[in-house]
Amino acid sequence: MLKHNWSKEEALQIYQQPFADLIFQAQTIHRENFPPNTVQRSTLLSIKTGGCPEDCAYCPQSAHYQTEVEREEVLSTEIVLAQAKKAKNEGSTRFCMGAAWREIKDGKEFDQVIDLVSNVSNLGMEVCCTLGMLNSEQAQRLKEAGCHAYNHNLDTSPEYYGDIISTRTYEQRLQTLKNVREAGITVCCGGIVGMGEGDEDRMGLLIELANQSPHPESVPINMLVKVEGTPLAEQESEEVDIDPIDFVRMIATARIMMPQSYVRLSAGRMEMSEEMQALCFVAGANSMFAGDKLLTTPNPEDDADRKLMKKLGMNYQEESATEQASSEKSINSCRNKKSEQPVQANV
Ligand code: SAM
Ligand code: DTB
Ligand code: SF4
Repeated sequence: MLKHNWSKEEALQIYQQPFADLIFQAQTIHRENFPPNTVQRSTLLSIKTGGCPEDCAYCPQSAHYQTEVEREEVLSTEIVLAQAKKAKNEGSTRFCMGAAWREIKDGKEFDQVIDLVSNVSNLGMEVCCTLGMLNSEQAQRLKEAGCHAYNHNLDTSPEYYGDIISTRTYEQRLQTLKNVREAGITVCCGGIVGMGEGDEDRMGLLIELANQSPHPESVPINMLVKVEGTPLAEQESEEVDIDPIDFVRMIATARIMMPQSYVRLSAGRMEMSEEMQALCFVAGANSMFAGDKLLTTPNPEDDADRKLMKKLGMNYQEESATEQASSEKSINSCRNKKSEQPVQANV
């Protein structure tokens, strides 16, 4: 049964239990809801880069900090479609387009994005957008163009949030998520760890996510990528870095609290060993960003990921939710090769 009234104490109890018990609980819940050896592959593309007016202390695209990111205007349909087709050929079922905006502004640029969304959606991929804050009408337009999911992260607990961002409130983020939900777009919402937050903040974030009804269909868990020039890259490592075991605990706790959501291994994989990533999959992560670039920072090469998948006997999910919904046959083909469990929750 899905639960939406988690307390921080309940979350902490799960997170802090003996590691083997935690992994067993998470893996059990994972198997009840998803095929255990299948990972959804998503590809990211920054369609408008840099120069963002927000001051998110982790972000290389903020205009408040001097980083090596070069500003770029909205990419052409031709370039975006070529990247989307490449991603599809490599096995991605989801394509996520990100823009370094505080909010969507109606006008030429948004019209361009709407065009991109419908073109990528016509390739049969799940389209996800992350474009900053939006209002109800803008959400509706995205939905009509074929946008399947909208990524808007809460990033951390309400208590720690003020240490990271001052130009947008937690409330405004929740309002955007509400607008997305009401337009019938699925919600992709998660956060970042390794920013100097404590266990209480990590659980504060998870209860904010898990107490939403319905749960966000996907939950990206990012490990901070330290980019030179951003305030969070200046902090002393020993004080802020998350211990790898604690990162796995975070994934497992997210899986337990949101059993039917895709838990996505997101930024930070360049710093993760194969063993750490394997533990994340055992803990219930069942989606990841693949391809050698995230938005502006590096990500593992496709080849390395394929080798890891092979070593672990894991497969990429073969079809997008859009395709799965459109044919009975696809439900069977999405069954894991080694398990008879069908996919029970699609995003
Ligand atoms: N500008 C839009 C917004 O913030 O709503 C969308 C793009 S923004 C880059 C998407 C998410 O990427 C952020 O909410 C944050 O969680 C994540 N992110 C950005 N920089 C990161 C970093 N250096 N390390 C880890 N995650 C990061
Ligand atoms: C999310 O939670 N992580 C992705 C996606 N949603 C948009 C972005 C990660 C960005 C990492 C830093 C960069 O590459 O610029
Ligand atoms: Fe702008 Fe998004 Fe980066 Fe914040 S995370 S500075 S809103 S691009």
